[in-house]
Amino acid sequence: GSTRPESNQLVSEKPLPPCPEVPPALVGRLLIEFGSTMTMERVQRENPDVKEGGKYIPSDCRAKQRVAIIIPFRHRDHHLKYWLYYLHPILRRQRISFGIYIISQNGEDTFNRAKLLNIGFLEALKEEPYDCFIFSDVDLVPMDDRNLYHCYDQPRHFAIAMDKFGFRLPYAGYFGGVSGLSKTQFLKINGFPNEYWGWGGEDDDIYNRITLNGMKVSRPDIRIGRYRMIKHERDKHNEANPQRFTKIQNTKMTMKRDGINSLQYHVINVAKHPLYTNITVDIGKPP
Ligand code: UDH
Repeated sequence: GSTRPESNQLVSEKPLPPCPEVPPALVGRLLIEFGSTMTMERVQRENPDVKEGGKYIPSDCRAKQRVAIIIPFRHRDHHLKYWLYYLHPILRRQRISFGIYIISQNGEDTFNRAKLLNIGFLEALKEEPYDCFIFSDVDLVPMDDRNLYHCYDQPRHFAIAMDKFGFRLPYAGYFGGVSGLSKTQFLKINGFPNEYWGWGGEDDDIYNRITLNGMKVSRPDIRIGRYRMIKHERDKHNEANPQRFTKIQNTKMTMKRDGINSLQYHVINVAKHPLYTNITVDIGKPP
């Protein structure tokens, strides 16, 4: 074949301009549906420019932040295909420089979402010097690409208007679904709690950590922060945690000792897939 360099290699010898504040390729409101069956082959075919492990850097501008997207995961392959199908093109149009990390809880003990997110923070930083961490459930897809997946002056709540809540915030202190903190913001709150096993409460604890440390949650416009959730039944081994109501009363005391400073786990496997990195971890079980 030809030894001539590709034209974008020639262009990239010049330093790239910074990416614009408002990415010009955005389209606004999106049609999101989960009807047809999705295959990973199709998603890969439609996203050829993603680097191994699910990394992407805009080719025509220099992004200000490096964003790690962290997804807590177990037995949701069907959701992951849709998430990748919709999110890769959106993030590309947003001119985000990113890596995607699926943090898979090994075994069948009680699920622990927040602990998996803490692990994602540390494991992503072992690979790249990320500035920003976006924590997303695997079943949430934004309906508007103006909801920009980067970090803000204050911790960000992205998923403020989900279809399942009638496109409204369910309560003023809601911080669930999709959220984003800069490295500094995350460390200021000692990361997330490790001691919420099963469903519920961990997002409220994170909200408490943010406000108790003098920060304020930032949110997009309600018309832009819309999300579709892929419908599903309650998972096995993620039953509602009855301790959650008392635990969220005690964040002020517990946040100092329970967080990124007390995190314990074992990595079982790291696998680089074309569109994401999967990290399987042993996180133990509730006491
Ligand atoms: N997750 C998994 N596997 C599990 C449990 C949770 O991957 O077994 C992850 C996944 O990213 C999910 C997130 O954790 O999106 C949050 O968990 P969730 O989906 O259980 O929480 P959600 O509030 O659903 O979305 C609660 C149960 C709803 C039951 C509705 C029955 N009609």
